[in-house]
Amino acid sequence: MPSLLILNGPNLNLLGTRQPEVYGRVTLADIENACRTKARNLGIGLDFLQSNHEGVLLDAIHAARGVHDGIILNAGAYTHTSVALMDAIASVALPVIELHLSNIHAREPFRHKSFIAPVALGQICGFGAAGYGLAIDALLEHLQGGA
Ligand code: CA2
Repeated sequence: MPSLLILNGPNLNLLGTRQPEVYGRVTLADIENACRTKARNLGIGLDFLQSNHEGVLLDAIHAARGVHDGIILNAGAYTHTSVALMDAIASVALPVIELHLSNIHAREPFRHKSFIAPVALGQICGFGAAGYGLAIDALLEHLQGGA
């Protein structure tokens, strides 16, 4: 049975509490519950983690090797700054889907740059909390050898 790691970066613990016009009213706990329910229904393993610390995210990516089959990563603002996350993803050789709640390409120019995109399988952005379910489906499709 495949096992996926969903990693969330800085400030995503604040979801649902501020800036609902940008990020919606759903909390990260709501998203985690929905992902866990979906994983149970699909019969797959799932770990779900949020950290405000770049090093914790790096350690989680390193530790995923040999444990998980793929990673869904919403790196938050580190997306636009972190060569270290890019290098970690490249080094573990696991399929990674870059995920964002908002459409980063329709926002400020500094959000258009992603250090994750060049080492990711693909990117899902702009679909709010629904993006997490879409990312699970896309990663499973990839792992099962689909198109
Ligand atoms: O759209 C996304 O998912 C982002 O990864 C969210 C990051 C942002 O820096 C990226 O450019 C796009 C920010 C997450 C902050 O989340 C908050 C939620 C509620 C209140 C304040 C921040």
